[in-house]
Amino acid sequence: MRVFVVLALVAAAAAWPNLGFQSDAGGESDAQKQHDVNFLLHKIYGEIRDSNLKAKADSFDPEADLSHYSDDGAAVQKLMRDLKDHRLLEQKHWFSLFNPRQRQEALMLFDVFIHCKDWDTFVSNAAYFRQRMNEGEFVYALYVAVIHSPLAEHVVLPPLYEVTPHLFTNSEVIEAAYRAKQTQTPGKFQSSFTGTKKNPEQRVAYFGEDIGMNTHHVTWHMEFPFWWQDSYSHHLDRKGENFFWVHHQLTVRFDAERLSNYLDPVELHWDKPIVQGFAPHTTYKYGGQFPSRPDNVDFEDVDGVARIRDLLIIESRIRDAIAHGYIVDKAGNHIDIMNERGIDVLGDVIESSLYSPNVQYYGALHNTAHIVLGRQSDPHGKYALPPGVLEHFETATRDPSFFRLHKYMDNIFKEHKDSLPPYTVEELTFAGVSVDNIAIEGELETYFEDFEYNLINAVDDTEQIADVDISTYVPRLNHKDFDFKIDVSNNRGEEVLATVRIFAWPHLDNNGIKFTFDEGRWNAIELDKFWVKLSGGANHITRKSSESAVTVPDVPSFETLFEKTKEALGGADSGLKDFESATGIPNRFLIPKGNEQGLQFDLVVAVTDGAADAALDGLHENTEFNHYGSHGKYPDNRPHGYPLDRRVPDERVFEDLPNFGHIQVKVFNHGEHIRHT
Ligand SMILES: [Cu+2]
Repeated sequence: MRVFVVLALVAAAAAWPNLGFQSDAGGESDAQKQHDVNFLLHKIYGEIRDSNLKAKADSFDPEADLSHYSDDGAAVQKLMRDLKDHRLLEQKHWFSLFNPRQRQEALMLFDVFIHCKDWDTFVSNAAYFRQRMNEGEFVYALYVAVIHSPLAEHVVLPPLYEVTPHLFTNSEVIEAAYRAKQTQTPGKFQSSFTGTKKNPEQRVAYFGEDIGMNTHHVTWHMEFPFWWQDSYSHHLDRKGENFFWVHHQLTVRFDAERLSNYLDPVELHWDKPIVQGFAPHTTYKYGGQFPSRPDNVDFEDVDGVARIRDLLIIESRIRDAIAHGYIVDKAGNHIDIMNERGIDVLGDVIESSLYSPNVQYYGALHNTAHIVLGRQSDPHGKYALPPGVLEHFETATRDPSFFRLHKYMDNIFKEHKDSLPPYTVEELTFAGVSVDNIAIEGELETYFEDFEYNLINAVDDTEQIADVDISTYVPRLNHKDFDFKIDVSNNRGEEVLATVRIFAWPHLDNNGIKFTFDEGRWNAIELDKFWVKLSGGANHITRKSSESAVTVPDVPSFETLFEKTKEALGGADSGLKDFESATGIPNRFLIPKGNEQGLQFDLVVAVTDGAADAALDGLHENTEFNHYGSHGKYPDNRPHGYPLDRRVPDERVFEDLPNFGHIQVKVFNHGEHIRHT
């Protein structure tokens, strides 16, 4: 699946008027930029291994020529002042985005990057500050800058699990990697999921600990940072709604994985104990082990962060706003949320992001909750433990309480969505268009396979001692290829643009009771969305699972990036175009695991008016949009989840709609595991 970024270039360029596109004209090629970024992120804890970049790091003076910055050097002067005053976090120390001062430092560096007018200034600053700032702060700032700066628009970022492997694998594997390095013995080590079979949660650890899903989650938060201000360069379209949707999808998906594994759905509330403990078996590169939490802990106030009472107060203010149908902004004005854009405001409020209209009153429920839950092992700071897994987007989903926390917030969003009027038959109808048949070609079947990735950046090294191959392999979920076959007839007498939306929800709940349509639609997993031109009469649409717009391919490894960049510097096509965004879920992760008997799903297809839905032209020719991407305008005018996002008091409305189809399918998993050889 290729990505939306490609499609949105024009829009993105237009949205960055104050930045120096022109100054970069005739500048560095995409291949050169890719080369620079590869080396800036390689071996992040040691010396820069590219002589050019190393020279820049040693001799560049960030303040020498301020005309290279679109803010006349304001950001770089600010950062340099703190550097010269030795106020910046040391190197070889953990970094957490949820630590206010550490975040401030990382954003000071981002501020420098985003105001560079040309690549040479960008990359020189990157080399310079990599050598002087905390590694975690540097990696974060550079990733976000490459994602958002027009100077880096074709650069493919390496997989974070190879840049900072500590945050993706477990302590046992890291220790083995160090031993291999010390003894100069190549090694491939098996990563296994945390815990034992005595812990039923381990049955779904393959989900929370999937490195591709972790990459999706951390990348999403880099595309839509909660600290984003439009003054950096551009507005992030529907950021708050996106926040709701991306986590809603993770939440419903986790429950579907639980059903696949005979586990009950999850819940959490502040006045009840956290039933599930968690031992992360994960270590910081610098800073020791991630803290563990025993079972059945009662929530405690966290010194310097929040009292549980504060969270309850914020929650009730938000629930009040939902019941009233409006948010009160800073100035006391009412913002109506009883419409399709209400969810966007509410997302900004609940996260909260800097887009929140009143953070003073509604607080930051999500961000505070992450820290409070992350600190439950040491709420009073008695033991000087480093931040918990929940305080990093890379590691948060490893803790089973992540999904419980998000379910709690998802239920608040549901209250809002349920307060909106249901769609009427008139609104849902696409006159003259009917879905005649839906079928799946190929079986919906998942399996596990071992995936290998490089750990060389986990260990310390010097240029004098040659690298040995050190890698790990980890089981991951994949699925067999399948096609959606959708027959649609168009009796409108002319060609017409249509949107095809495909969802599936589990047929039965954990007690074996059939979900009502209204319960099911809230639990619907989005499988695909695309635009198609329907010619008059019968249309037979085939859509491959690999084409899904909600997914992205695997991020290319460092090794592949180095290879492809070399070829591209020699004049060949880099072949990296398809990998420019890593924000969607991995394509291999498209469907839930299912089980031996076949987990039954309701699969629904809604075909709606494509011209009314499309926010951009040419969507039918361009299957390249990834709807999690942040660049430019979001292509769909409809709310995320449409037309299942609102309450359905009478399911006959849908079942009688000609442009809506509904079948039963089963997802199988026969225990197949393709082992590493
Ligand atoms: Cu998140």
